[in-house]
Formats: sequence, structure tokens, C-alpha cells
Amino acid sequence: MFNLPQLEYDYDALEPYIDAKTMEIHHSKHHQTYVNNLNAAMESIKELDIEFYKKISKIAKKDELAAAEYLVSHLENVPEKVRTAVRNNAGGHLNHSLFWKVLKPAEDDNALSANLLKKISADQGDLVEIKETFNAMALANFGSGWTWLVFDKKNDKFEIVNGPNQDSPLGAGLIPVFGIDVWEHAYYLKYQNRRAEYVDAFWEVLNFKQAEKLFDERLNS
Ligand code: MN3
Repeated sequence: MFNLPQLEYDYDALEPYIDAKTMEIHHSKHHQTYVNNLNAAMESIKELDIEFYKKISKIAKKDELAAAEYLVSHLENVPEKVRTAVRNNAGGHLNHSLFWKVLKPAEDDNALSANLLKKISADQGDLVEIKETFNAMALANFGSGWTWLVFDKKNDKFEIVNGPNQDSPLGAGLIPVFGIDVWEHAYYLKYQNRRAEYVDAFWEVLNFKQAEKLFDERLNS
């Protein structure tokens, strides 16, 4: 039901900021494992609750990421036996699928639109302050998790938040603009314990334009 997405660039495209070996293992091993485990959890759901399984299948036929989003947004409906597996692996699939899309080879012509930056800045300050807060959050994110710039539609506010493990902001009703994976597997080969250097490097390969496009699509859907 769920599949590993192809990257829109080569594994070495983000060098020297994110190295090819890390990209290859992160995508083809780690992300693949979330996909495999999610598919295995779906097989269990098929046995445990066929109606729920059919509902997810129907959504996945049109858009598998929408199905993963439905799962993390309705964990209370997932059979308890596989709830944690679904939370971790549907979250992992969603988080990484977005992460690959908001990265790109370092280029000059890459910025948020003045319109969106103005809105974010009303809550989070200018881009320098946004980076400062985001980096501090990423460094303070203890253990394995993600740091996100999200829009909280309910409170009409942009926020920078940490999530543990593979929890997806979508499951909490937050719309991500972009996020950074701060699991050690995302940076350890190149940066070892130097997470701060990895977080700095992330901004060099962050595809603001693509992040904004995906954010707008989701906000308006
Ligand atoms: Mn990861």
C-alpha cells in the first residue's frame, strides 16, 4: 500500500552539506524500513479491523500520503495492538517524504516569498531570528526527533516546535512549512556528535520555494 518515493535529485546532490552516503542510507534503508513496517502494520489491521483497512486502502489508492496522514490524525481508530507501530512508521513515512522534498542542491535563487516571510515574521521575527530559534530548538531536541516550522491554523500562528521520534505535526493538526530530522542517522556519518554543524548546513540545502509551494497547497486544500 505504501511505497518509498523517488528522490528528485541524486544522493550526492546535497554535498558537501549532506553527504551522499548519509543520503543513500537514510533514504534507501531508514525510510524504506518505515515503509516496510507501515505495510506490515496494515496487514495486521486487515486481520484486526477489515472496515478500517478498507477505508485506508481507498484513500491510499488516490494518495498514499493522504492515507498516512489520515492514520496519524486518527490514531484512536487504529487497533491498539499496532497503534504505536502506525504512529512511528506512518509518521516516519510522512516526515521523510516531506523532508526529501524540501531539500535541494545549494543555489542562490532560493527564498521564501516576501508575503509568507512577513506572515511568519509577525510571530517569529525576521529570518535571522527564525533561524536562531529553529537552530536552538533543534539543538535542544533531546534524543531522536524532528524540529519544525509549522502553522497552527486554529490559533492562526506560526510556531517552531519539537516532536519526539517520528511524530508527525500533521497528527497534531499543525501544517508544516519545513522540518529537520535530528535523529543521529541523519548526520552522524559526516558530523558525528556535531549536530550544530549539521543544523547550520541544513539551511544551505533548504528549498524554501518548494517548501512554500507545498505549504500553500496544503493550506488551501
Ligand atoms: Mn530520518
